[in-house]
Amino acid sequence: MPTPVLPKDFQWGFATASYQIEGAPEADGRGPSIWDTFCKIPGKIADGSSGAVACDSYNRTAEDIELLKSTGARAYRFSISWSRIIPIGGREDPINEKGIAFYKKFVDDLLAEGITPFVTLFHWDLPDGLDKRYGGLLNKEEFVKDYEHYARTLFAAMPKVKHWITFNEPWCSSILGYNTGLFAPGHTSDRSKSPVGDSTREAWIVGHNLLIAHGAAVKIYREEFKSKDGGEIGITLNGDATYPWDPNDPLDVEAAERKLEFSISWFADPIYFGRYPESMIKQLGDRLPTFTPEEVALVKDSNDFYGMNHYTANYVKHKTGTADPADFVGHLDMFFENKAGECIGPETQSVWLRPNPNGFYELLKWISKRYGGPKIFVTENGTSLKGENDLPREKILDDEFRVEYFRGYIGALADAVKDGVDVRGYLAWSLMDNFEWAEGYETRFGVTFVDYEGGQKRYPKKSAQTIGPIFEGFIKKE
Ligand code: PNW
Repeated sequence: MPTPVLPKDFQWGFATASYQIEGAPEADGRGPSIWDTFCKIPGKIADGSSGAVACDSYNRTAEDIELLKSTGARAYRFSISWSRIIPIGGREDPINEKGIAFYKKFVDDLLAEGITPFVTLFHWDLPDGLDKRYGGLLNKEEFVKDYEHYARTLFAAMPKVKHWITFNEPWCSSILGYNTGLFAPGHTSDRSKSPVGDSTREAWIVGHNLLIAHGAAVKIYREEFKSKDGGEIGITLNGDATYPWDPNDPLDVEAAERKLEFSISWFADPIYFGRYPESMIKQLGDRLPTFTPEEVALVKDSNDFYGMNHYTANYVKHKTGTADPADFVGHLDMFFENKAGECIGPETQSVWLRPNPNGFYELLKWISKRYGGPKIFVTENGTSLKGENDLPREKILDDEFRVEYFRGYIGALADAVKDGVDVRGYLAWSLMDNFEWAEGYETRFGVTFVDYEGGQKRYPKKSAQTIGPIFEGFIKKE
């Protein structure tokens, strides 16, 4: 019998993102996003696909809500497609009332079923118009003002939303979008992959601009909306757990910590302390932007809660010599095996993901300690399965591996709460199989199978029915 340690009003449920599920890229006046554009470049998406149809969720909101109800979910995290709200994206461009009406109705429909919406303003699908007009996320002056306008428009339109997330995983937008070029808009120094980009500089500029835009939107929410609407706002950061490759080598111990700083503290230190981590300043020098006093005032203390996305763990070994100028991990190597030959976890369909629930426990403790015990919402956690897409449907529905993943990770969460970490909610990734970015549709993360060949029909997997009972065992009855 699990000990009930989670608060009575613990918000558990599922997460998705607009470009990954909605489809309908031209419906009701939506404009193109950088992902529509990126998917058209041959070779960028593993199966040559795009989000043009995806799960067709734009046309199936009622079905998706039924699906959520069937799992017993208390909460649902989804994101808003900026180019449905403002098709070209800018503060002087026309607003699309149909786009606003769509999300307003969706929120009303969720609330009518007692499901709490967690709304992400930006999950990577920047209006393409802004990228073309002024370089999108690279342009601090313009981007911050346009994001402020977009955010204010939504705060004003949707007062019933009480949990706002400014940005999903700014690390991914910065590093994968402007260093490796794996994600839209695909900038990188590698000229065989992109005609534009500087992997030694752009990602750090983009990260900085996203922090300023986050701070600016939070200021607007707090000054103009919070007192009347009573909601809260924060940012969602990704971060994998780390262990030293050789726990007896102090340089590996240090490198494991540095890896956390390069992924998590890059954003969380400015938000909680008003400055970048020393380890990053030391390695990146003047390639890391500096905060003006006005920017510090915007960014510091700008989280009402900490949104945590978490999937996996790595063993970390220090490197010697000087760091490659395009390095973004902190001058170290990552492994799935440590010096003693122990494996961190079983393979999945995602090359970067191996389940290791203890890493989740350790990282929850680390975040809580470093940032003074913030209120945490786990805004994503989940797994793909090696070879899942190649199985017949009835086998896919019996996803015991995913059930075990959730059992392990939710158990680790409960342990962390027992040990003092303040976790208030958990949104599993994902409600359904969807467009897995550069991996296309071959990698499935859903607790629901989506039949892409059969009219996007949804079939709940075993895991859809097991998360609820696991949580209900851990949640206090009063
Ligand atoms: C998250 N990596 O992204 C995103 O927020 C989701 O949209 C996505 O579908 C989910 O995780 C599963 O991948 C990540 O390569 C994508 O390390 C890639 C990485 C990490 C997070």
